[in-house]
Amino acid sequence: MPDNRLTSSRETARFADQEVIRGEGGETHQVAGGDVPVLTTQQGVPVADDQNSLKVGYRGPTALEDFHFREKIFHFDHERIPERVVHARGFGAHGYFETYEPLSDLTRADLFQRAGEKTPVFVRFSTVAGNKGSADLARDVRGFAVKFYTQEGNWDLVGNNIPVFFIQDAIKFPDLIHAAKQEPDRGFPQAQTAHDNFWDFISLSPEAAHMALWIMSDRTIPRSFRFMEGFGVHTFRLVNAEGKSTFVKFHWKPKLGMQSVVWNEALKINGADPDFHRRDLWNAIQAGDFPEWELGLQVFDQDFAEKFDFDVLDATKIIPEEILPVRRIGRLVLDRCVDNFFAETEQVAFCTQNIVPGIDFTNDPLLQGRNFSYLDTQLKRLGGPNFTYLPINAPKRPVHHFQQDGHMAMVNPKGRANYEPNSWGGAAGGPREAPDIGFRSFPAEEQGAKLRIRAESFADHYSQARQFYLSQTPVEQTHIADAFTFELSKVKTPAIRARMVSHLMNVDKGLADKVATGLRLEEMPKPADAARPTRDLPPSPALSILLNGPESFKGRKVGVLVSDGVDIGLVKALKEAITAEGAMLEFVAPRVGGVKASDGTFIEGDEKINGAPSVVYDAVAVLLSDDGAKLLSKEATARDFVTDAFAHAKFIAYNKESMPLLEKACVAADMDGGFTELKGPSDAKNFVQSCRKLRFWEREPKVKQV
Ligand code: HDD
Repeated sequence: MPDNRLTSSRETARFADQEVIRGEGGETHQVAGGDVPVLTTQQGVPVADDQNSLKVGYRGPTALEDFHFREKIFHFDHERIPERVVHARGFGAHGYFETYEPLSDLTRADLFQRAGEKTPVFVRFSTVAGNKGSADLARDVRGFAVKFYTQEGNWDLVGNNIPVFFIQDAIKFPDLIHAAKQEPDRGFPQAQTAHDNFWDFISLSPEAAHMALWIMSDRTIPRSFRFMEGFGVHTFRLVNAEGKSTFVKFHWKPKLGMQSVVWNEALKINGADPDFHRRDLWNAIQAGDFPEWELGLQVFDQDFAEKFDFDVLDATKIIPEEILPVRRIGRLVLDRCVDNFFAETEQVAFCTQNIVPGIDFTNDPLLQGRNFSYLDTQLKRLGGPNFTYLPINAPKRPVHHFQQDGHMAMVNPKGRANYEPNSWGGAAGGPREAPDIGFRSFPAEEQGAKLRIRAESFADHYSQARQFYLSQTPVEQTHIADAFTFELSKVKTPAIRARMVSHLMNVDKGLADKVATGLRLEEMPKPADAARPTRDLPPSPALSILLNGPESFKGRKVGVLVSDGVDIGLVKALKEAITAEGAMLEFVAPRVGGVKASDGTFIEGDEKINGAPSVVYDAVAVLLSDDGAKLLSKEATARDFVTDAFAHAKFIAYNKESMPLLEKACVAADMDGGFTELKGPSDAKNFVQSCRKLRFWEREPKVKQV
């Protein structure tokens, strides 16, 4: 007999005066786990039977009269909304932004006026090209969109984890995205830029050269959202109470330092855990290990803008931090996961046009185009103009205006006045504008002929691409060359491969040579025609990931492969050392239940060996008994665990009983400084200390011969 046959008790006799909040209040009835609400239809009618549709007779047809059945199926049929045309796959979390010091000299924006002020935020990270169900570790730019619910309205800083963009003018955005996504005739590849259309477009768009270097760097395969930078990309304006404008570029700096995975690892993570990034953020927040970023500003005036080598309105250029330091002015903390993915992460509507008094736009033609696109796309995606009333989008301050009606109007203004001016007087006349506190656009002087042109000042496409490349460590430079080689190897048209190499000739001859050799080009192409010759700019160490890594192993994760009979002393010492560092540990066991250690202690497994390859860990430890090593050296997934950790330059801890597995995994003869034998507690500490470097990069050239 189903629960719904239980007698229900009325919590209150009448609900007429109650505010209706879906999922709250109403009658309850008792089931095994406690009191649960009575199931109702959308109309609030209590449901007696949710197991069977209404039929005529015992085996007869379903009756059209069954309003409960029809309502349930109707609603289910309409559960999906269009996924975002770009950045479809995302993951969001709530938190706050805390201002370090008042910035009233620069801006009147309310959130920057008081030290210690906390402003609620919602952040959504995303990949760009893949569909909603694609894998997290696609080689792709990551979106980093922040909605600040300030006391003077919502400010959306809709950025990426890369400070430049592919194109200079928004009119090329549909072409860029068409080229990047699945090819239209065949519907693949999914979430990959490694195909002809993408590189055809890029190689025909010299302005994309700088971004091409960034996307082929490890920036596009971050280890975690928690370990990546974010950027507002464009030059914006800050405007103070006196109306003075200062240019600004926004930066997010991760407190845990930067870190990426290696490409072969990314490919495997996508199979092992397509949700790798979202799971990482979810787990960190649920564990109370709240990720943090600092907001940094690069501020400059008109004079700097005029003297700077490049046009500050060109979104394919950066201002190196060494020329204009980043001033850290507050911190972003993500401390709460969503209650419901659809209601929050899916329905959140970021719009670059959402700015607040004290912040303003510049003429960057990419930004100007974005200001149209986002509002427009939300209308299509969310189905009507009232999406601002959805709780995730609603400002956390009162809203008063004369806009009304439309699909799903939830709170139309009360009273007679729905226009202005009106003569209804006083409060009955409705809201009025406030010249003293309201938003005013910065009165920048503009004049000139209407022209469809690209400014001359946007014409140098290669100098900063070269600067980026030369700012990388040799390991990172190799990764860039390998990434170009990989992606272009998937391009079937040799002419496109060669054309791309012709651009690299303008960036760096050595890089072009490496890629041409990797592709086995028959002959080296001539350098691409360049509107401006490439200049040598001083390297900017701030652009390297490896030079800006963390100082500790905090927030990282070690996978510990254990077997029955494992030395409990070593396990305890390792756990202690890892926890003391603020890192995490997971036990990987032959069977998920766990293993019985040397002293009979039962160690619960977090994962079974074939479900947790070493690619999902930052470092690994292999702690086995003699019998365990015998067993696991015959297990292919255990051998892969070690072989991959070795190939991906990870730090590896082991005890001597594990040697048979290391031998079978073909690493025993090549043990290097990245290995630590655990004999006692002090070795565990040494191992964790060595892990602070994250990878033993010296090994990498030895494991890559092609
Ligand atoms: Fe965009 C979404 C970031 C250029 C048009 N964009 C979107 C999101 C991010 C960015 C993070 C996802 C927001 C979310 O999580 O919901 N986009 C950027 C950055 C750009 C950029 C940093 C260059 C500096 N975008 C850009 C251009 C256009 C768009 C030039 C169009 C002219 N972007 C959109 C969009 C999207 C979007 C079509 C799709 C879904 C959405 O807006 O909400 O309007």
